[in-house]
Amino acid sequence: MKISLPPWPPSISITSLLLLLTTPILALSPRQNGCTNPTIRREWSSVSQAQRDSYTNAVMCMTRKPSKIRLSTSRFDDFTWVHRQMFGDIHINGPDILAQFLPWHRYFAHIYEQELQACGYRGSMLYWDWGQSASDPLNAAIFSDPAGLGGNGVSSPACQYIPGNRVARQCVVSGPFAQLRPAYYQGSTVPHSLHRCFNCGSPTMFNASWTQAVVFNVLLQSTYNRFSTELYIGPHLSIHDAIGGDFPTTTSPNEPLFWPHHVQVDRVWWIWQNLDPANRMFQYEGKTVIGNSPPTRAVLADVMHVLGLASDAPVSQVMNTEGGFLCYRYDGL
Ligand SMILES: [Cu+2]
Repeated sequence: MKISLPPWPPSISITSLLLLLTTPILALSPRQNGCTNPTIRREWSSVSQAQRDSYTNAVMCMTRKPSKIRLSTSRFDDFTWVHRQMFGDIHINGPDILAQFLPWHRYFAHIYEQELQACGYRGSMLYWDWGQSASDPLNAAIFSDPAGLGGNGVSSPACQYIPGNRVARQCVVSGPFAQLRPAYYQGSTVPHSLHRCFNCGSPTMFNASWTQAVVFNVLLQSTYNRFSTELYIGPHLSIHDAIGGDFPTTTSPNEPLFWPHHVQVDRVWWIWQNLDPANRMFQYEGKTVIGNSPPTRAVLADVMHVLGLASDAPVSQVMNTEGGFLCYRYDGL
């Protein structure tokens, strides 16, 4: 099913465009491999407070579980450690987006969802639709104390800082993660408070890098390479930088916002795929390694390494969220 998108900026409203885009997505049913009842991933602010509490409690539960990969730190820290170890294979270097950025993080979130559920969480992963709160991000539900993941960091005697580190000295002292003490920071083992420093980086929370218009421009890209690059360097990277503290680092899974953020990245990919599934569901290309020349070309048989968190798996297994070993979809645009 192929949709012709109008050029941006069109004279029609975003709402009209959303309707245009939503209809064919809902009509799709690319189900296979026994995925007859996919779970539905919803937006953070659209679920009940009980579900949000269950989610944040499950995150803290993981901090009390032993490592699954023979580290001396917690199950929570396993994800940070693996992300740090794999960093160079799953991100970008200079202008080169690495092909595994999208599928690897999709698989990573799938594994995390299972760990949350093992800690009593009954829902599926939640996403933070940045575009909805782009005009007033500081008041987004996801940054509120009782309803979200806590707000900005502050300078406080309650902070456990990172000795000698230049990271902005602000930590989260209220909300569900006031007691969170991630074990790793970049290459060091250094238990510390969750650091956040809104607007301390560049770009800031208010540079409009993740408005709906920006997301639509990302969706207009016609190849996997262009699409994933625009998504990576645009809203994805801007938000890591704007939140500051632990988030713009190789150890970014220290920041619980990592998951709703990356699940939204995954959702934008899912929308892009489903706008033209015949051409895009398994469209995969790009470099597999930084800096090699001529570049190694990525193929669907390339293996995603997760270092013991789960089985390593070929990229082909996660291209379709309702096939391979995944079985979920999103609640729409
Ligand atoms: Cu990452």
